[in-house]
Amino acid sequence: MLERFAAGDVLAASRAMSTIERGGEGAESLLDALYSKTGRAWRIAFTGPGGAGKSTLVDGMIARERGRGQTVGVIAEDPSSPFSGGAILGDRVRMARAQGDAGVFVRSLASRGSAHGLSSLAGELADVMDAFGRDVVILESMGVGQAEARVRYMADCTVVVLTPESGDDVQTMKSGLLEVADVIVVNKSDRPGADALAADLKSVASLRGAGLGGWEVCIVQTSATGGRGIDELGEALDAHRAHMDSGGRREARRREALRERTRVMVEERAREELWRDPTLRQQFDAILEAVVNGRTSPHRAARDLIESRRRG
Ligand SMILES: Nc1nc2c(ncn2[C@@H]2O[C@H](COP(=O)(O)OP(=O)(O)O)[C@@H](O)[C@H]2O)c(=O)[nH]1
Ligand SMILES: [Mg+2]
Repeated sequence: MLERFAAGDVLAASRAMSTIERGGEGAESLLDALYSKTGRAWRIAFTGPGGAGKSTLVDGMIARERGRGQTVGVIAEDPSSPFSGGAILGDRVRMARAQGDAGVFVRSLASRGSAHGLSSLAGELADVMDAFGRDVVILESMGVGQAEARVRYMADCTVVVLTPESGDDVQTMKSGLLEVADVIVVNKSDRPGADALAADLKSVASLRGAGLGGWEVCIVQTSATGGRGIDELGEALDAHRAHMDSGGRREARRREALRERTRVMVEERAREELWRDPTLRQQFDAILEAVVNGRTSPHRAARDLIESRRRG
Protein backbone atom coordinates (compact mmCIF):
# COMPACT_ATOMS: atom_id res chain seq x y z
CA MET A 1 0.00 0.00 0.00
CA LEU A 2 2.84 2.40 0.84
CA GLU A 3 4.30 1.86 -2.61
CA ARG A 4 1.05 2.70 -4.32
CA PHE A 5 0.62 5.64 -1.97
CA ALA A 6 4.06 6.96 -2.95
CA ALA A 7 3.14 6.54 -6.61
CA GLY A 8 0.19 8.91 -6.12
CA ASP A 9 -2.61 6.33 -6.11
CA VAL A 10 -5.69 8.10 -4.74
CA LEU A 11 -7.29 4.83 -3.67
CA ALA A 12 -4.21 4.00 -1.57
CA ALA A 13 -4.38 7.44 0.03
CA SER A 14 -8.04 6.96 0.77
CA ARG A 15 -7.32 3.56 2.35
CA ALA A 16 -4.54 5.11 4.41
CA MET A 17 -7.00 7.65 5.77
CA SER A 18 -9.47 4.94 6.69
CA THR A 19 -6.69 3.15 8.57
CA ILE A 20 -5.95 6.35 10.49
CA GLU A 21 -9.65 6.81 11.27
CA ARG A 22 -9.85 3.31 12.73
CA GLY A 23 -7.02 4.21 15.08
CA GLY A 24 -4.99 1.77 17.14
CA GLU A 25 -1.64 0.22 16.25
CA GLY A 26 -2.35 0.11 12.52
CA ALA A 27 -2.87 3.85 12.51
CA GLU A 28 0.24 4.46 14.58
CA SER A 29 2.62 2.43 12.44
CA LEU A 30 1.26 4.05 9.29
CA LEU A 31 1.74 7.53 10.75
CA ASP A 32 5.25 6.56 11.84
CA ALA A 33 6.04 5.47 8.29
CA LEU A 34 4.59 8.60 6.68
CA TYR A 35 5.95 11.20 9.06
CA SER A 36 9.27 11.72 7.28
CA LYS A 37 7.35 12.64 4.13
CA THR A 38 5.37 15.42 5.80
CA GLY A 39 6.23 19.08 6.18
CA ARG A 40 5.95 20.28 2.60
CA ALA A 41 2.26 21.24 2.42
CA TRP A 42 0.97 24.65 3.44
CA ARG A 43 -1.84 24.16 5.97
CA ILE A 44 -4.74 26.53 6.42
CA ALA A 45 -7.47 25.99 9.03
CA PHE A 46 -10.94 27.53 8.66
CA THR A 47 -12.91 27.62 11.87
CA GLY A 48 -16.14 29.28 12.95
CA PRO A 49 -19.75 28.59 13.85
CA GLY A 50 -21.86 26.23 11.77
CA GLY A 51 -23.50 28.00 8.86
CA ALA A 52 -21.03 30.90 8.82
CA GLY A 53 -19.98 30.06 5.29
CA LYS A 54 -16.75 28.14 5.87
CA SER A 55 -17.38 25.51 3.20
CA THR A 56 -18.42 28.14 0.68
CA LEU A 57 -15.24 30.12 1.35
CA VAL A 58 -13.08 26.99 1.25
CA ASP A 59 -14.67 26.28 -2.10
CA GLY A 60 -13.45 29.65 -3.30
CA MET A 61 -9.96 28.95 -2.00
CA ILE A 62 -9.89 25.56 -3.72
CA ALA A 63 -10.69 27.27 -7.01
CA ARG A 64 -8.02 29.89 -6.38
CA GLU A 65 -5.33 27.31 -5.65
CA ARG A 66 -6.31 25.10 -8.57
CA GLY A 67 -6.26 28.17 -10.80
CA ARG A 68 -2.54 28.54 -10.12
CA GLY A 69 -1.75 24.89 -10.44
CA GLN A 70 -1.64 23.91 -6.78
CA THR A 71 -3.00 20.54 -5.68
CA VAL A 72 -5.37 20.70 -2.74
CA GLY A 73 -6.41 18.40 0.08
CA VAL A 74 -9.40 19.25 2.26
CA ILE A 75 -10.25 17.76 5.65
CA ALA A 76 -13.71 18.81 6.76
CA GLU A 77 -14.92 18.05 10.24
CA ASP A 78 -18.42 18.60 9.08
CA PRO A 79 -20.53 15.82 7.62
CA SER A 80 -22.74 18.27 5.78
CA SER A 81 -19.87 19.99 4.00
CA PRO A 82 -21.07 20.76 0.50
CA PHE A 83 -17.96 21.27 -1.58
CA SER A 84 -18.54 21.89 -5.23
CA GLY A 85 -14.83 22.32 -5.84
CA GLY A 86 -14.79 25.91 -6.90
CA ALA A 87 -18.26 26.77 -8.06
CA ILE A 88 -17.75 30.38 -7.12
CA LEU A 89 -14.72 31.40 -9.02
CA GLY A 90 -15.20 29.84 -12.35
CA ASP A 91 -16.75 27.25 -14.52
CA ARG A 92 -13.40 25.99 -15.69
CA VAL A 93 -12.54 24.72 -12.25
CA ARG A 94 -16.03 23.45 -11.53
CA MET A 95 -15.96 21.57 -14.79
CA ALA A 96 -12.59 20.11 -13.96
CA ARG A 97 -13.96 18.96 -10.64
CA ALA A 98 -17.09 17.59 -12.22
CA GLN A 99 -14.89 15.47 -14.42
CA GLY A 100 -13.05 14.27 -11.38
CA ASP A 101 -10.25 16.76 -10.84
CA ALA A 102 -7.49 14.62 -9.37
CA GLY A 103 -5.96 17.79 -7.96
CA VAL A 104 -8.69 18.13 -5.32
CA PHE A 105 -8.97 15.53 -2.61
CA VAL A 106 -11.75 16.04 -0.07
CA ARG A 107 -12.16 13.95 3.06
CA SER A 108 -15.10 14.62 5.38
CA LEU A 109 -15.18 13.25 8.89
CA ALA A 110 -18.32 12.91 10.84
CA SER A 111 -17.75 15.45 13.59
CA ARG A 112 -16.73 13.63 16.75
CA GLY A 113 -18.39 16.26 18.86
CA SER A 114 -15.09 16.71 20.59
CA ALA A 115 -14.61 19.60 22.97
CA HIS A 116 -11.36 20.31 21.20
CA GLY A 117 -12.99 21.41 17.98
CA LEU A 118 -10.60 20.33 15.32
CA SER A 119 -9.57 16.93 16.63
CA SER A 120 -6.14 15.39 16.51
CA LEU A 121 -7.57 12.98 13.94
CA ALA A 122 -8.02 15.87 11.52
CA GLY A 123 -4.37 16.81 12.04
CA GLU A 124 -3.29 13.24 11.33
CA LEU A 125 -5.36 13.12 8.15
CA ALA A 126 -3.73 16.39 7.16
CA ASP A 127 -0.39 14.62 7.62
CA VAL A 128 -1.54 11.95 5.18
CA MET A 129 -2.56 14.58 2.61
CA ASP A 130 0.79 16.28 3.14
CA ALA A 131 2.76 13.04 2.72
CA PHE A 132 0.66 12.29 -0.34
CA GLY A 133 2.08 15.45 -1.88
CA ARG A 134 -0.79 17.93 -1.74
CA ASP A 135 0.59 21.47 -2.05
CA VAL A 136 -2.10 23.03 0.12
CA VAL A 137 -4.11 21.32 2.86
CA ILE A 138 -7.25 23.05 4.11
CA LEU A 139 -8.93 22.05 7.35
CA GLU A 140 -12.50 23.03 8.14
CA SER A 141 -13.77 22.77 11.69
CA MET A 142 -16.88 23.88 13.52
CA GLY A 143 -16.95 26.09 16.54
CA VAL A 144 -15.19 29.13 17.86
CA GLY A 145 -14.23 29.72 21.44
CA GLN A 146 -11.74 28.81 24.09
CA ALA A 147 -11.36 25.24 22.88
CA GLU A 148 -10.24 26.61 19.56
CA ALA A 149 -6.94 27.61 21.10
CA ARG A 150 -5.93 24.15 19.93
CA VAL A 151 -6.55 25.26 16.37
CA ARG A 152 -3.44 27.38 16.67
CA TYR A 153 -1.44 24.20 16.57
CA MET A 154 -3.20 22.62 13.64
CA ALA A 155 -2.13 24.81 10.76
CA ASP A 156 0.30 27.39 9.44
CA CYS A 157 -2.57 29.84 9.08
CA THR A 158 -5.82 30.09 11.03
CA VAL A 159 -8.86 31.75 9.49
CA VAL A 160 -11.82 32.48 11.79
CA VAL A 161 -15.10 32.96 9.92
CA LEU A 162 -17.81 35.11 11.51
CA THR A 163 -21.06 36.66 10.31
CA PRO A 164 -23.08 39.71 11.39
CA GLU A 165 -25.23 37.26 13.36
CA SER A 166 -22.27 36.27 15.53
CA GLY A 167 -21.98 39.86 16.81
CA ASP A 168 -22.88 39.28 20.46
CA ASP A 169 -20.75 36.17 20.80
CA VAL A 170 -17.85 38.00 19.28
CA GLN A 171 -17.97 40.69 21.98
CA THR A 172 -17.40 38.11 24.70
CA MET A 173 -14.54 36.33 23.01
CA LYS A 174 -12.88 39.06 21.01
CA SER A 175 -9.50 38.84 22.69
CA GLY A 176 -9.48 35.04 22.45
CA LEU A 177 -10.26 35.25 18.75
CA LEU A 178 -7.41 37.63 18.17
CA GLU A 179 -5.08 35.20 19.89
CA VAL A 180 -5.83 32.32 17.54
CA ALA A 181 -6.75 34.05 14.26
CA ASP A 182 -4.32 35.16 11.58
CA VAL A 183 -7.21 36.25 9.38
CA ILE A 184 -10.76 37.02 10.49
CA VAL A 185 -13.44 36.87 7.83
CA VAL A 186 -16.71 38.73 8.28
CA ASN A 187 -18.79 36.71 5.85
CA LYS A 188 -22.40 37.35 4.77
CA SER A 189 -21.48 40.98 4.30
CA ASP A 190 -24.60 41.29 2.18
CA ARG A 191 -26.46 41.35 5.51
CA PRO A 192 -26.94 44.28 7.90
CA GLY A 193 -24.40 44.72 10.67
CA ALA A 194 -21.42 43.39 8.72
CA ASP A 195 -19.70 46.74 8.26
CA ALA A 196 -20.05 47.60 11.93
CA LEU A 197 -18.68 44.22 13.02
CA ALA A 198 -15.73 44.50 10.64
CA ALA A 199 -14.98 48.07 11.76
CA ASP A 200 -15.13 47.00 15.40
CA LEU A 201 -12.79 44.06 14.83
CA LYS A 202 -10.41 46.25 12.86
CA SER A 203 -10.15 48.81 15.62
CA VAL A 204 -9.53 46.12 18.26
CA ALA A 205 -6.95 44.46 16.02
CA SER A 206 -5.05 47.68 15.40
CA LEU A 207 -5.13 48.62 19.10
CA ARG A 208 -3.65 45.25 19.88
CA GLY A 209 -1.05 45.60 17.13
CA ALA A 210 1.19 42.80 16.02
CA GLY A 211 0.83 39.61 17.99
CA LEU A 212 2.87 36.45 18.14
CA GLY A 213 5.28 36.26 15.22
CA GLY A 214 4.88 39.93 14.37
CA TRP A 215 1.65 39.63 12.39
CA GLU A 216 -1.33 41.90 12.87
CA VAL A 217 -4.62 40.05 12.44
CA CYS A 218 -6.13 40.84 9.06
CA ILE A 219 -9.90 41.46 8.80
CA VAL A 220 -11.57 40.68 5.48
CA GLN A 221 -15.21 41.20 4.52
CA THR A 222 -16.73 38.69 2.15
CA SER A 223 -20.01 37.65 0.69
CA ALA A 224 -19.06 34.13 -0.22
CA THR A 225 -22.18 33.19 -2.15
CA GLY A 226 -21.90 36.33 -4.25
CA GLY A 227 -18.17 35.85 -4.75
CA ARG A 228 -17.42 39.23 -3.18
CA GLY A 229 -14.22 39.59 -1.18
CA ILE A 230 -12.92 36.19 -2.26
CA ASP A 231 -9.91 37.72 -4.01
CA GLU A 232 -9.19 39.90 -0.96
CA LEU A 233 -9.29 36.82 1.24
CA GLY A 234 -6.91 35.02 -1.11
CA GLU A 235 -4.57 38.02 -1.02
CA ALA A 236 -4.68 38.13 2.78
CA LEU A 237 -3.78 34.42 2.89
CA ASP A 238 -0.90 35.00 0.47
CA ALA A 239 0.37 37.96 2.50
CA HIS A 240 0.30 35.87 5.66
CA ARG A 241 2.12 33.07 3.95
CA ALA A 242 4.82 35.44 2.68
CA HIS A 243 5.15 36.78 6.22
CA MET A 244 5.50 33.27 7.66
CA ASP A 245 8.02 32.29 5.00
CA SER A 246 10.41 34.98 6.17
CA GLY A 247 12.50 35.18 9.30
CA GLY A 248 12.07 31.49 10.12
CA ARG A 249 8.53 32.10 11.41
CA ARG A 250 7.05 29.09 9.71
CA GLU A 251 9.61 26.80 11.28
CA ALA A 252 9.16 28.40 14.69
CA ARG A 253 5.40 27.90 14.57
CA ARG A 254 5.72 24.31 13.41
CA ARG A 255 8.19 23.62 16.15
CA GLU A 256 5.70 25.00 18.68
CA ALA A 257 2.93 22.86 17.18
CA LEU A 258 5.07 19.71 17.24
CA ARG A 259 6.05 20.39 20.83
CA GLU A 260 2.37 20.62 21.76
CA ARG A 261 1.38 17.52 19.80
CA THR A 262 4.20 15.45 21.22
CA ARG A 263 3.54 16.71 24.74
CA VAL A 264 -0.12 15.68 24.52
CA MET A 265 0.93 12.20 23.32
CA VAL A 266 3.42 11.74 26.12
CA GLU A 267 0.75 12.74 28.65
CA GLU A 268 -1.82 10.40 27.15
CA ARG A 269 0.58 7.48 27.27
CA ALA A 270 1.69 8.26 30.79
CA ARG A 271 -1.94 8.34 31.91
CA GLU A 272 -2.77 5.06 30.18
CA GLU A 273 0.29 3.38 31.65
CA LEU A 274 -0.56 4.64 35.12
CA TRP A 275 -4.05 3.15 35.12
CA ARG A 276 -2.88 -0.12 33.61
CA ASP A 277 -1.14 -0.93 36.90
CA PRO A 278 -3.47 -3.28 38.86
CA THR A 279 -1.82 -2.46 42.20
CA LEU A 280 -2.50 1.20 41.68
CA ARG A 281 -6.11 0.52 40.82
CA GLN A 282 -6.52 -1.52 43.99
CA GLN A 283 -4.87 1.15 46.09
CA PHE A 284 -7.08 3.73 44.47
CA ASP A 285 -10.26 1.84 45.38
CA ALA A 286 -9.08 1.44 48.94
CA ILE A 287 -8.08 5.05 49.41
CA LEU A 288 -11.30 6.23 47.78
CA GLU A 289 -13.19 4.59 50.65
CA ALA A 290 -11.11 6.65 53.08
CA VAL A 291 -11.96 9.81 51.12
CA VAL A 292 -15.66 9.00 51.06
CA ASN A 293 -15.62 8.29 54.81
CA GLY A 294 -13.90 11.57 55.52
CA ARG A 295 -10.72 9.99 56.87
CA THR A 296 -8.56 11.68 54.27
CA SER A 297 -8.96 14.41 51.68
CA PRO A 298 -8.83 13.96 47.89
CA HIS A 299 -5.60 15.97 47.74
CA ARG A 300 -3.94 13.89 50.44
CA ALA A 301 -5.19 10.67 48.86
CA ALA A 302 -3.68 11.64 45.51
CA ARG A 303 -0.38 12.61 47.15
CA ASP A 304 -0.18 9.36 49.12
CA LEU A 305 -1.05 7.26 46.09
CA ILE A 306 1.62 8.78 43.86
CA GLU A 307 4.16 8.75 46.69
CA SER A 308 3.66 5.06 47.42
CA ARG A 309 3.88 4.26 43.70
CA ARG A 310 7.16 6.17 43.44
CA ARG A 311 8.58 4.15 46.32
CA GLY A 312 7.58 1.09 44.30
N1 LIG B 1 -26.48 35.53 2.42
C1 LIG B 1 -25.36 34.82 2.41
N2 LIG B 1 -25.40 33.49 2.57
C2 LIG B 1 -24.24 32.81 2.57
C3 LIG B 1 -22.99 33.45 2.39
N3 LIG B 1 -22.02 32.51 2.46
C4 LIG B 1 -22.63 31.33 2.66
N4 LIG B 1 -23.96 31.50 2.71
C5 LIG B 1 -24.98 30.45 2.90
O1 LIG B 1 -24.94 30.03 4.26
C6 LIG B 1 -25.21 28.64 4.35
C7 LIG B 1 -24.08 27.93 5.10
O2 LIG B 1 -22.91 27.97 4.30
P1 LIG B 1 -21.73 26.90 4.51
O3 LIG B 1 -20.61 27.32 3.60
O4 LIG B 1 -22.23 25.52 4.38
O5 LIG B 1 -21.35 27.20 6.03
P2 LIG B 1 -20.43 26.34 7.05
O6 LIG B 1 -21.35 25.56 7.92
O7 LIG B 1 -19.70 27.39 7.84
O8 LIG B 1 -19.52 25.49 6.24
C8 LIG B 1 -25.39 28.14 2.92
O9 LIG B 1 -26.76 28.09 2.65
C9 LIG B 1 -24.69 29.19 2.10
O10 LIG B 1 -25.22 29.28 0.80
C10 LIG B 1 -22.98 34.87 2.21
O11 LIG B 1 -21.94 35.52 2.06
N5 LIG B 1 -24.19 35.49 2.24
MG1 LIG C 1 -19.16 23.45 6.33
